[in-house]
Amino acid sequence: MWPWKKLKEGFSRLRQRIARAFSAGDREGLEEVLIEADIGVECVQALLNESRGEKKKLAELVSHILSKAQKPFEFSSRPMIVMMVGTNGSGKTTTIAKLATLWKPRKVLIAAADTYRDAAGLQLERWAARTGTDLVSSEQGQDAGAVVYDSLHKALSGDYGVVLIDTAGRLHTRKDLMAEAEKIRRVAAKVIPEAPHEVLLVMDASTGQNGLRQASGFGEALGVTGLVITKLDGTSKAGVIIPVVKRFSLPIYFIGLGEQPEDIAPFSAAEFTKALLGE
Ligand SMILES: Nc1nc2c(ncn2[C@@H]2O[C@H](COP(=O)(O)OP(=O)(O)OP(=O)(O)O)[C@@H](O)[C@H]2O)c(=O)[nH]1
Ligand SMILES: [Mg+2]
Repeated sequence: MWPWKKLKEGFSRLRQRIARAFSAGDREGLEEVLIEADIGVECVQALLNESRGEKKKLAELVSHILSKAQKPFEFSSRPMIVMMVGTNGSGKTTTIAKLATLWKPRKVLIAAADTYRDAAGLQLERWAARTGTDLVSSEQGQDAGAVVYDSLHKALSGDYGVVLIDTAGRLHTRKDLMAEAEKIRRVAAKVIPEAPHEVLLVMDASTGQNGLRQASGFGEALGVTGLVITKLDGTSKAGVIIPVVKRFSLPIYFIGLGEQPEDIAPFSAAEFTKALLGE
């Protein structure tokens, strides 16, 4: 399956360094590589203490931690309302294009609720055209809530199976933008009581622990229900996924592996562990 091949290729340098440190019995070197991979100092110590120099044991421990986050995405409702949140540039809009491609047979509608940045609407229009997905854009002066309101009504009347809500990038410290995201949720719930059915936090793996710290305030504030980890193609900080799983205790539904609409895969703990630590 190609996504895992791509992940394996991206992690090959890291995997080789880990393998070399193991075969040389170099605990310090191993510690260094794993910390550089952004697993986090405390977590690395705990893993190395428990695995006692055995690569197989380390792989088992990592796989066990990651397996807690492996859960298939379920469509509990029709239309299924899915809202994307995250810091600036984490990959929300690109992930929407990817999910629209993946879920095309379900009939997808995209809600362009990033009304904060002018270029955002244009970017989505291009993706919608390229992926052949229907889009509700913001009219002049419309706020994010209004776009979501229109989108959900259109979804109901047009028998859409999924609505993907794009939102502006934000930090949880930005009170105005956090209030806006809260408003989107309220408006959605007014049209469809259970909506949004999923709030996905999109995180950029290549920003490592720093990105994790930035995204940490989102969970509680916006009722995040699941994660998408992007930019796992070729990052040297892929180990951050371990502290991410520990920090959020939420399913990682998908991983992003590139900039094209096909570059997405459901998360697999076993495949991820293999890519990081080898067979
Ligand atoms: N290599 C790689 N690049 C990605 C991936 N996902 C997104 N990108 C790139 O990251 C950049 C930002 O992606 P966007 O989807 O615009 O991010 P965003 O979260 O919508 O950004 P804002 O709306 O500005 O907050 C773009 O150049 C994307 O092509 C991925 O999985 N791998
Ligand atoms: Mg965007």
